Amino acid sequence: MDIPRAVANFRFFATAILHESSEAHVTDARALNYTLRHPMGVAGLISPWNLPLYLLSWKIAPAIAAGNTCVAKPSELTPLTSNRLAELSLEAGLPPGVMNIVHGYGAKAGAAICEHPDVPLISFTGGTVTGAKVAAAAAPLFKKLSLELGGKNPNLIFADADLDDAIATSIQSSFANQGEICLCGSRIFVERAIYDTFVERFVAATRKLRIGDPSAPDTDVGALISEAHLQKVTGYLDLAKEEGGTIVTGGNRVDRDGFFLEPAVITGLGCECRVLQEEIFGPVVTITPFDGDDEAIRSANSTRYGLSATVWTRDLQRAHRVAAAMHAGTVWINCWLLRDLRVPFGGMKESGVGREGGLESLHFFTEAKNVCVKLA
Ligand code: TXE
Repeated sequence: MDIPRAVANFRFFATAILHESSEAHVTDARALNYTLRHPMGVAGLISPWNLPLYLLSWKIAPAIAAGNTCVAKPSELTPLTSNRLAELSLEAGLPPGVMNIVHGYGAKAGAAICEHPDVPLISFTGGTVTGAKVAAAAAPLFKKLSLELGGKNPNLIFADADLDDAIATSIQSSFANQGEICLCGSRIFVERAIYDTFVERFVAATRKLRIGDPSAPDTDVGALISEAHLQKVTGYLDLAKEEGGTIVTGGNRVDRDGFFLEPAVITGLGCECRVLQEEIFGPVVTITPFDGDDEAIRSANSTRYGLSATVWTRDLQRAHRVAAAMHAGTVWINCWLLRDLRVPFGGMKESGVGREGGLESLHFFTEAKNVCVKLA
């Protein structure tokens, strides 16, 4: 996922800039108003460890396509792919100084980018707590800001869903990249009429997942990023039991070198529990029953996050009605992670501010100026 999507990002924005258009309006036959867009200068780009190259290229590509240079800081946990990108960019003929990769800890190198007066805009992807620090550092300098933060995304399964497809895709949306994708559907809500059947079939499919070497093509679940992150995730499994939940399958550390955890399914917890409120960012999902559309919507919207949501139903009216009611920047209906780079991408509430993706990114990385010329 990481490298192919990085290639796709560069190719997309290299052509998107060729189709960028501006606007002009004739005002009461008296004046012509037109919009000029200028690059902003040095773009400050800060990215996380979970899809290190993909998420960094998603910022670098539109930033330089729009005419900026950039200072990009990958996570200290995943420095190598961005370093390789920098080497390849010089081979590709990018002039030195256009793409600058800096390495370091967030509180030092990251903070320095956010605080520098000659960096007029910051595009950040990472955790909500850190996003608040980035915003606080940027605010006094009135920097333009895009924050892609955490998520606690609902996955609604209605009784009329195509259950085979819903289960197969929900296994992906639950455990892809060991659940270390901000768009993972970590809270599964199932209409009561099919709840027992869904749990039984989903748990059986979870137990079939192959845990192993991340570089082996037949591996489904690899290692988590670090010991510290593994401890964070297992801490939530302990909390689930304290809150009265049942770990139906998984949750044990795998006996092999590295930070491997069996994908876990938790039942028996209500929306108000911390396990259903806080981002775990690991191979852990909860499954909770609901009765009727209104309860499904209330449950889905019951967290401080609003990044994405997935809805499984064959009822067309319900699909559009529920999608419109979701507190989410992206809603997938009968699919997951089907992406079109032309549409705006981002979250609401504590999942962030700003929209990246497609023309939204080209507009984010430019400053708009209106010019009004008197005609008569
Ligand atoms: O992210 P951080 P981490 C969530 C997930 C995860 C949590 C923390 O829940 O457990 O965030 O993950 C830099 N000023 N997501 O620690 O701390 C840091 O060096 C400027 C969801 O990876 O947010 C890194 O490059 N920069 C998210 C980047 O910020 C600072 C994906 C992200 O680090 C900084 C990743 C500071 N004060 C984690 N402190 C998603 N939405 O995809 C740190 N950084």
